[in-house]
Amino acid sequence: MTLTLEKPSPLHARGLIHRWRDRLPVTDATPIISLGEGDTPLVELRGPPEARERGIKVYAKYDGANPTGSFKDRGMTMAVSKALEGGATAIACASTGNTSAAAAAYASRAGVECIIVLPAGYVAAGKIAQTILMGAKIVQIEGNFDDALRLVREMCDSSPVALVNSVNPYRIEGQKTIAFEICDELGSAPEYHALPVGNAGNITAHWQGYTELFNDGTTSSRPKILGFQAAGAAPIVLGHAVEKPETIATAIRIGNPASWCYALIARDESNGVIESVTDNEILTAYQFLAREGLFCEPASAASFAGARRMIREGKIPDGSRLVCTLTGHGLKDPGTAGKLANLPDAVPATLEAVIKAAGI
Ligand code: AN7
Repeated sequence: MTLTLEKPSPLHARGLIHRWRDRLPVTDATPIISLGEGDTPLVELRGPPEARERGIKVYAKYDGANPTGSFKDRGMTMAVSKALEGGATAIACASTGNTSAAAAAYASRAGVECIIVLPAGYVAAGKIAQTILMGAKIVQIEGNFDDALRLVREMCDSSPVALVNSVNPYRIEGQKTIAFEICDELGSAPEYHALPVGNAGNITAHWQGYTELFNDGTTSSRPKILGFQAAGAAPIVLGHAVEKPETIATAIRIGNPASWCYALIARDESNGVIESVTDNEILTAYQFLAREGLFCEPASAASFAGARRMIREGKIPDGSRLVCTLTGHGLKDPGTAGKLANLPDAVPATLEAVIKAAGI
């Protein structure tokens, strides 16, 4: 490709609303608030060996490469654009961290106020820092995400503030574009798609995206959806709300998902599963993915952890293509990364010492 420098291209001319405009509920009257989100890398993994041996192709859709470091940007470009179109001057959400970072960023781009309600003590450091620096007003509560969502919904019901959690249908509209990108790149729908499940908005969005392409004949099949919750926060797997959810994967530390019923629809219509993975399985997957060159946050690794277990159990047929959504960037949670990364002591600044320490 040659560089012409003739026509500068604004960010909104390469974000996902621009790319998928005819499949999204926007009009010429919609002000497009974009940071150039979407079009994230789809990377075929080298491993794991148990997949390779059987011709199973495992892909990672690295959504941590979005502007604020998570898939939430896909939904937020839509939600904030539509909120602005509707005349909103403020947005609000509850969050385990990534939604807050995305909301803060897009609110800043749009020039509207942003109010965030967080569960105190359970949001990864990178997410809090970016949310504050991007100008959002943070309210920390002595409660969990489920309490925060209930409170923010009540607050928005009695005020003109627009709610931008994934109960806002425009969030789902934006997030469904991940399925479009994957089908476009693979040339057809994959046979399996694994992803982490927290509040269950993203599993809803994935299924909606695949279903829209299937219904209009663009694709001839839909993947089986494999959703994975953390074992300590697995209400859908257990069949009842979890009052005190606990997991190292704080992004999905959610005990009563708002889109629960849509998650069941995605599972059942696709003949998929929703299962749980332990924190140990999550951390093993997290480190495996890092050695593939893909640094994601712990919650994201739940997708691969569960998929790998199903491959081992012989539940994925030979020759299948399986996509794992890696929902958030590894740098979001430096605390968990730091506990697993041992930094060696400093050595003298001499060639001898460096060669010895490098082990060559
Ligand atoms: C990295 O930011 O709920 O099932 O408030 O940050 O659609 O909730 C985050 C969720 C997976 C689960 N991976 O998605 C929030 C929030 C990461 C996440 C999920 C989240 P949903």
